[in-house]
Amino acid sequence: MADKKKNLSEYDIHAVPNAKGMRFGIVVSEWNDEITFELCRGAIDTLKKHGAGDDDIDMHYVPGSFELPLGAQFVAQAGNVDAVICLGCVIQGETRHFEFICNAAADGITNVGLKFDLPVIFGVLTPDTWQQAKDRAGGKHGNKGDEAAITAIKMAELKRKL
Ligand code: DLZ
Repeated sequence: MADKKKNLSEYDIHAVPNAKGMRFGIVVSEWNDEITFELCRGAIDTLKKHGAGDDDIDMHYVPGSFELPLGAQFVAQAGNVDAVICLGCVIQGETRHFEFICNAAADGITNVGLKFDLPVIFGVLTPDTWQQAKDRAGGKHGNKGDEAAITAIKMAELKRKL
């Protein structure tokens, strides 16, 4: 999560590889969609800013963050992307089983990446409050979707290089 020193949308533009020719899957949770669709907008804008084409971004939706790993697995299984970006938002103050959902999403997303040898990016906000989520979805701390997109490009490039 962003602190005072880190804005999620600030990065060294020269350290980001060209994403032209790379293909990306994006899996978005519909829960807290006011936040997650903003994360998605940030991710798409950032991928395109670095060279990804409209046709190289493959959008998919799941009901909640708990379903992100399986959504990512379906996309990975289809086998035609260089990275999958998972976007969600679980708000602690409003979710009694916050830990279950966050842990399932984090572990599941990690496992899909390792199983398919594919970058699968954890773009899930886990704030305490709605305002903290807004601050990180295009607000004063930037956009976690931008950060997820940059991570996806860098990891896809790393895999290509090796
Ligand atoms: C049920 C639930 C709750 C209470 N809160 C959230 C949340 O804050 N963020 C989120 O992404 N999903 C939430 N969900 C839905 C679960 O992720 C999941 O979709 C349902 O439990 C059905 O499996």
